[in-house]
Amino acid sequence: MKRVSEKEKEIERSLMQLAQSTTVRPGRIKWLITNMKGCKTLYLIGILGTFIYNGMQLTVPYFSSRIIDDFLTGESAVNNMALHRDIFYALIAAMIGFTILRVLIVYFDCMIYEVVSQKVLYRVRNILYDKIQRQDMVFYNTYRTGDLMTRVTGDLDAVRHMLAWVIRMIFEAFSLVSATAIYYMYMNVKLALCILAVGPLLFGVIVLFNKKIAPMHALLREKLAEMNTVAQENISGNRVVKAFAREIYEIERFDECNKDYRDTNIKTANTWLDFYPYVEFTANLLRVILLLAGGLFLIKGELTMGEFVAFSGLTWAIANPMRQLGNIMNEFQRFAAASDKVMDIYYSKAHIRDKENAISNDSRLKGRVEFRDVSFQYEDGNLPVLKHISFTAEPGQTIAIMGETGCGKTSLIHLIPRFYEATGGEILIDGVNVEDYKLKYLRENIGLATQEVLLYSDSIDGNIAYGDSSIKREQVVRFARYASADDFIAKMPEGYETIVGERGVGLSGGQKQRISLARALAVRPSILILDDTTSAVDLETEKHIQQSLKELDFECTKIIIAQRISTTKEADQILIMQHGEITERGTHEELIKKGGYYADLVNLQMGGEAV
Ligand code: DGT
Ligand code: MG
Repeated sequence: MKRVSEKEKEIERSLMQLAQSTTVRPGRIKWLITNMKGCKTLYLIGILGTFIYNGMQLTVPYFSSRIIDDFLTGESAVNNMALHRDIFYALIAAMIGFTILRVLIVYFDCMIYEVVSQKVLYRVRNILYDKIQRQDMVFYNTYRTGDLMTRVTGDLDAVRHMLAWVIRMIFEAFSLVSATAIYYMYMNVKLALCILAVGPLLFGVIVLFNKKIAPMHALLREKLAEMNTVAQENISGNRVVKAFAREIYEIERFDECNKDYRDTNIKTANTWLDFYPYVEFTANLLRVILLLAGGLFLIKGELTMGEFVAFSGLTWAIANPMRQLGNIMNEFQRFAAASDKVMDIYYSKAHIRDKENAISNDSRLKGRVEFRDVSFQYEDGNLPVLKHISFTAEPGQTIAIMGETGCGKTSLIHLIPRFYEATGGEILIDGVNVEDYKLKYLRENIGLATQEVLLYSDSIDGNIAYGDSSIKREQVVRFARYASADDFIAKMPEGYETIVGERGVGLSGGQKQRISLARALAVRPSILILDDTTSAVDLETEKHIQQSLKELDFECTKIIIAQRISTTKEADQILIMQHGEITERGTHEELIKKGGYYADLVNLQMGGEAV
């Protein structure tokens, strides 16, 4: 049995914690805060920095108003300039000093936002990947790969952008407007109130805009996922596209999605453009109010020239955030649409998971497999696929399953490693229900060569040792020999180091099957399940594999699905399935005597030779 490394234990522990902490789905912002683990203080410092550097924006107009009033336009300006020239220089130096300091604060502040957002992105991405890894088949049948990819790339980036930019902009706008409002009040309450009266007007515009833009972003996100799905399916299915010469059709199909996405993007941008004139009008209204009311107060002597200049010099500090608001709202809605999708996965739970106190230990299972009146129906299907299946495989025995295509063979063996849960009856291994084992422990004891072979873009060695990366090259070669794969691997220019392309491109169907068999054997399983694993190898090689399977240097129960009599005839028990039921069972000789489906198959395949 493989030893569990410290790192694996640590991952397991953190996942347990995560599972406990992700039971209730909170609001979006709360969720963001939860994921700022370890960097909340830093982020708060960032927000504080935003307030400070925006507050410091007021220093320039403050110093300039003092310079104007005391040294340039006031009654005693000439006197002051002659007597207090040092103050004049000090004010200019302070203006420059504060500007430099402000630039430095902005620089470090932006760094803080970037660092925190990247840390959160890293954490959430890992959690999502982990969640996706641990999902069961139902999840993979439900979500399309392109959609999942969008969630872990584009959607996650919108989440990062929220932390790095949107929140900063919100605080920037807020701090700038409030600091300016306070300063305005300090200078002249009446004029300040006249200018700030545009606030409610702007608020109304923003609320209306927000209502319009939110559904646009949800739609935009769907269009992007659609486009990614088409691209992903197309690229991974490129061989089929080529075989049917459907390139033009596929290009057009992608073009449709691309156009759709572009148009939705334009529509979203236009939504803001519809509102922009109102915002611009309100922003310009500020200047008109300032000129009218400010001018009046100036004439009446209620306002100094320096104050008027300071008021005027700061209108941007109210107008710019107003103009930015559209952008901020846009990005906020993008975050809302994206974070919902990310949180769907973040808070998703696999239906098939470990029970509390599930069984797991260091010893190897013996490999006694028992099906007790097992029935099964797919969640999305409307007919039972397996009906009242009962059989027992004693440790070390070989059970062969045969039957016409679609009768439920693959569905049956998928219940053993709990890819799906039986809807009736029980599956026992060594007398214990599979549901009572820890999934990891259960699956480590099973070696499965699936019907559809999937190899990784890795070396052949890496592919064979996939289930147990601690095994040495000699062992890899030994398992390859069992699977009759050593010969052809040795003949390859780089032998076991040969990199096989995505999904095993560069290998024949039979070669892929043999590597997949070696991979299943390499975990030295207690239960070896082969789903049509030798269907593409020639009879001679298959015979060799059959012999090797008998001579394995570890005991394992073998459950073999096959169509060929030559593969199954030496099994301890042969099960014939029809429409989800076992209709015949027995040894080769017994079944021939029965004269049923199996006997017909023998006649068909061997011309009665083996009888
Ligand atoms: P094969 O490999 O062609 O010899 O056929 P089997 O015997 O391995 O058939 P199997 O177990 O793959 O499928 C049995 C039935 O279940 C068949 O009618 C198709 C259906 N089926 C298979 N997978 C799914 C699934 O994921 N969802 C639903 N709803 N039905 C499925
Ligand atoms: Mg099958």
